[in-house]
Amino acid sequence: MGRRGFLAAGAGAFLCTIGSERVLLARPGDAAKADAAAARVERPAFAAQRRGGGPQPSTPGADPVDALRFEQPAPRPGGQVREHWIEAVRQRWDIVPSRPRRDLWHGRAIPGPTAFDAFVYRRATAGFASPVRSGAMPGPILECEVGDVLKVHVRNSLPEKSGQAITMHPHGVRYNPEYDGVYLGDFTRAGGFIAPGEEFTYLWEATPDSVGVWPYHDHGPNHTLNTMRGLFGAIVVRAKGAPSPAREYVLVLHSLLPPITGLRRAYQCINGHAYAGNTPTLRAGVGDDVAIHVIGMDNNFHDFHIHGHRWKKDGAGIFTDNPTLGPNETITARFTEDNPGRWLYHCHVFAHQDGGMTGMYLVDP
Ligand SMILES: [Cu+2]
Repeated sequence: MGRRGFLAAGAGAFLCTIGSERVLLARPGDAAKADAAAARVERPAFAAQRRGGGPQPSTPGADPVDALRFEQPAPRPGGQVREHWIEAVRQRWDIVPSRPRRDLWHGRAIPGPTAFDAFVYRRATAGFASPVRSGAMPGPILECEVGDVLKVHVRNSLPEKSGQAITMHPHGVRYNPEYDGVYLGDFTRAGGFIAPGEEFTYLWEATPDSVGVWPYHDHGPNHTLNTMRGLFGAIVVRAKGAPSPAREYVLVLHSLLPPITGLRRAYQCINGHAYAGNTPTLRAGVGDDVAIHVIGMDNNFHDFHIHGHRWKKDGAGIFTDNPTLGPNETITARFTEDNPGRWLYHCHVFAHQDGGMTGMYLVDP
C-alpha cells in the first residue's frame, strides 16, 4: 500500500457486507465498488410480491413468522395521520461551504476541494409533484404527537447510474415488520427494498413510549455506506399537546471519510458540515427553553460539550456538560438559557473536535 493509500486507510477504512459480497472501502473513490455490489443485489422474492407471499418453505431458516400478515396501523382517538413525501436523491454536497473556506474557531483557512456526491433525503410536495427544498443532512424532521401515525411515502430517485435499492428505517416509533424498512435477504418485507424509480409508503405509530427524538436512516442492501454518505434524518415525538421548546435543534455527529467522499481528507461533521461557521450556528436568548438533540451517526462514540452550560442528561440524574453518545443514540441537552455571549459547542473526542466537529452557540442577553 502506497503512502497515499495508507493515509486514506488510516482516515477511515471499513468493511461492508452488501448482499453476498464483502467490500472493503479503504481508498478515495471506493464507494463506487460498494455501489456496484449494491446494484447486483437481486430483488428478494418477498419484496417482489409486495404484500403477502413470503419466502419458500425450502428457504434456509424459513419460519412460520415469515408468513404473518399485519393490521394497518391507525391513529388513536384524537390522533392524526401526518403525511410526508420524501425522495432519496444524489446531490452535490459541500462539507465546508463558507467562502473563503474557513474554520471560525481558529480563524484558519481550510483547503479545498470539499464537495462530493452525497445521497440525501429530500422533502417533496404531495404526490412527489416537486421538491420542497434541497435535500440535507439530516433529512426532513418528522414531527408528531403520541397517538399519531406517520405516513411516509418514500421514493427512490437515485439516478440510474448509482442505481440501488434504498429504504427508510425508523427508530423509536412502533411498526410491524412490513414497515421496518430493512433489507433482510430472503426474508425482506415489501418496505425493505425500494428499487430506483419505485415508491413505498411506511406507516409508523407514535406510542407513549415513542416520546423523544430518534434517527431514521437507510437500511437497504448498502445501508452502511448510504447512511454514512447522508441518508439519515430525525423523528421528533412529543407527548399529546406538549409545547415545542422555544429553541430546538437537531445535531447529527458523523464523519465523512475519503472512501465515501473521494476527497483526500477525513471530515468530522455536524449535520454534514465541518468546522465552526459551516456547522450549524445555534442561537437563543436568555430565558429561552432550549432543547438541543444530538444524534450519533457513524462508527464512533462521541460526546457533546457546550461551553458555559450545564444540564441534566435527558432531564434526569446528575448534572453534566459533556455526555457520551454512541452510534444512533440520541441525547438531549435541555435547559433554560441564562448565560449570554458567544459559546463553542463540540464533540470532546479530541481527534473529532480538531477534525471539524465544532460549532458556535450565540446567546442574546
Ligand atoms: Cu466525536
